[in-house]
Amino acid sequence: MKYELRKRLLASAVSLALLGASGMTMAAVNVQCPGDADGDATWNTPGETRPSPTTRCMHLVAGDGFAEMSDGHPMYTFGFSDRTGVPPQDVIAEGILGARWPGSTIVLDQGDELYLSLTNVGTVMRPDLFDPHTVHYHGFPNAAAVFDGVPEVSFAVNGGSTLTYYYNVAEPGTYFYHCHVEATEHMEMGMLAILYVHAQQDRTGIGGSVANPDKATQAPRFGGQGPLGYAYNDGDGTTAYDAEMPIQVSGFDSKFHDAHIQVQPLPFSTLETDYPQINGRGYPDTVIEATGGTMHPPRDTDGFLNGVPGDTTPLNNGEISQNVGSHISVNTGHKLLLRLSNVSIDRFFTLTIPGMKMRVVGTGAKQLRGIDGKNIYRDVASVNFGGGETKDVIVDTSSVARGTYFLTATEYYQMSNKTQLDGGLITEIVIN
Ligand SMILES: [Cu+2]
Repeated sequence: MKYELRKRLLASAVSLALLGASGMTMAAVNVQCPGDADGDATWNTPGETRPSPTTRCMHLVAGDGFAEMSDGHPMYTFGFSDRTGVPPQDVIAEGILGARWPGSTIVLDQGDELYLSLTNVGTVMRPDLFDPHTVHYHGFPNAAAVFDGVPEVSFAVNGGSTLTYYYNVAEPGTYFYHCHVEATEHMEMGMLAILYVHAQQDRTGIGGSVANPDKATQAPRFGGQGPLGYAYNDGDGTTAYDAEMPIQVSGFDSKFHDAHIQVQPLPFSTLETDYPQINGRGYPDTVIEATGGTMHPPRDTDGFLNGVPGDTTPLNNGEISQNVGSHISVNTGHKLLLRLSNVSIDRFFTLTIPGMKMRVVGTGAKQLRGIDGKNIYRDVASVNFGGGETKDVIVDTSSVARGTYFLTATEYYQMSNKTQLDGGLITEIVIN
């Protein structure tokens, strides 16, 4: 109740401040999306027209919120949440205390034009802060510094305002996006998210073109009979896959997050991950949907915030903040593409799948191919990578026995979340 009340009070305070500042009735939420007349970043109102099938619009909100670790500890976060489709006059009230961990996933097709609007709704639990935010497409070829989200060479989005970024989505691969303002703090706090781009070859098939696709190798979602997709425009089908799963590894330092909500100095110099996670969850939350459960909104079950152990009152206005499970289920013989990204700000991670080989076909959103045009994929038993790196890994299950396997970190302390029995960097792959 305390948070609900506070949220409403602050929402009205922010709205009033914006009204006073702008003198307009619609505050300063200002989505730019071609063909969208009512500012909700969609074309679902009569009279609105999407300019082209490759035009994409999305409305992200940056703000604060909570996540709940697998041992019940609430973690104060900053984060991005997708509010596409929300009328502009409701965006601030809905976006406040609505941070997602990780931020809402962006999946694009090569050739898309993306209009990505970012609205900053402020950090309600830290009303003493006035932090701007940005979107930085890590690893993405970006011709315009103005849309690169690096505040030193561009600009950032202040509280109560919106900026629309424009991206010509030219290169396929696995990326991620994050806020680049006070990057160590904002990234540690959770302003990180999954982003990947499907290859043009999904649309054209091998050797075909957009106008004249090769139906036999074109992806089914474009009407073809080929595999689910290709990691890259390989021209030879060697990066074909039948299933894909983004795996974003990260970690929280609970001392940092706890100091933040308590308005204490932040321990930058001793920053150390004690809650390693996959897609913002520790095991067994990583597979909770597969075991018949559902992820719940964050709660204060350990009484950290209010001194009442066992309090299950939902935080984040009752919304689920950790929306990205990582349980994987594939049919035997199928090829699984794992889109790995490491967004930790202090950790290398080594991932392995005992009993399975991993083939690295891409790194840093580039296919592994030599200057002579030959593929230089690597068959490995584990993948070690640092913060800011991505790897595309194909797992061929054709010689693997049916059963449940683990995708896990190799270091034991990374397989737990602080205490031995909870969490850590583990998820499951079921071969049917
Ligand atoms: Cu930020």
